[in-house]
Amino acid sequence: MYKILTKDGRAKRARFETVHGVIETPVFMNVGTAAAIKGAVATSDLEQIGTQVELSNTYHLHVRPGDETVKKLGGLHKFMSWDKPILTDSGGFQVFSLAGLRKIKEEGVYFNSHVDGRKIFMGPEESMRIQSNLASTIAMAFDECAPAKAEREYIQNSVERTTRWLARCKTEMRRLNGLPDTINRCQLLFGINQGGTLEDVRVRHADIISEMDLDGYAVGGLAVGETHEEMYRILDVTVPHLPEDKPTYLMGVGTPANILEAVDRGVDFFDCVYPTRNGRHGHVYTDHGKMNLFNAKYELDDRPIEEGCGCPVCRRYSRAYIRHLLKAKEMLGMRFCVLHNLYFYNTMMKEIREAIEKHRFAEYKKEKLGRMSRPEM
Ligand code: PRF
Ligand code: ZN
Repeated sequence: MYKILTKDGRAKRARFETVHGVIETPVFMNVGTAAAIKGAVATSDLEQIGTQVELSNTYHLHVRPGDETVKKLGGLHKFMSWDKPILTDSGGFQVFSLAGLRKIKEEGVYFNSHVDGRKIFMGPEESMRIQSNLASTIAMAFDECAPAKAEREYIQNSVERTTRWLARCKTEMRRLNGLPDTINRCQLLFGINQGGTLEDVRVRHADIISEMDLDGYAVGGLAVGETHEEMYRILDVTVPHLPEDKPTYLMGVGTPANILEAVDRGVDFFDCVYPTRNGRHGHVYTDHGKMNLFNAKYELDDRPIEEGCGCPVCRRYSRAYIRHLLKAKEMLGMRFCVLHNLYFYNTMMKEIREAIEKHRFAEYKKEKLGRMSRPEM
């Protein structure tokens, strides 16, 4: 199912076959938390900007419209009209970052919905059932992402509980995949490594979950307030303890530079809200750095966002026009910036894959980082 095609240093160029098609890695998954890419981007747009995998959230879809509703409508693929792979995050992280009052117990987490305040309980079994109803291609294990500044003792207890939760996730997913009315009976399950910035806890946890024969392995609990150097150090020590013959996913990361550094350390899968969130604020990525299209210097600039960019926006519209749309608060302005940004990320991943194939990833990384650090045009 997962096959490494080329290795260049620690960087891997691989192919991951799923029931919803092949994922070429390294890959950036485009974030559509509530089954919608923010910025009025439709699944029909995703085909034009090179999206391979869409990512949605268990917690959000459970709260609204409800996973039972999505199941009645034939599952998430049919619901949002997207037939390529979908990964669903387990809800763990969202519960910890969104819900105000919450109580973590051995059985799971008690919290209040961010929509209407109603009491919700979610544990490993609930998360698996919701993701099975959504029928995503890849389900994520229910984990706890401990706060960046947590004490060693807290992190150790939290990681041990996350391991027990992972075993329960695996048992429940196997049961659900065997039920006759399950939509996707080949639903995959990725485990999640935790341990904050404690190298020994990370490595021990990675060794334990590697024995549990999951379909892929994520590194969670990073990009939560630690420095970039700490994140790279944790990847340096942790990734070698995850199975080489399974995909590796760095959750919620990150900037183009973070992605290049993580690919260099053997990571295959990424997701991040930056291209969508920044696009909605008029911030666009280019090979010569990030631009703020609200800036007055673009008022009469009739060039595209990026000269030579093949995205549907740059092929047709100018910086001056997009700036006008943003200033006039027209939704189209945000939409254009988000489309360009997702195309930029997806295209960078394609360039990364090509560079690994040609055994020139180190040169590519250096060139790309050098170009992106140039001042705004
Ligand atoms: N766990 C889960 N989802 C996540 C994270 C995590 O630790 C992160 C951390 N960057 C992002 N998304 N389940
Ligand atoms: Zn463009």
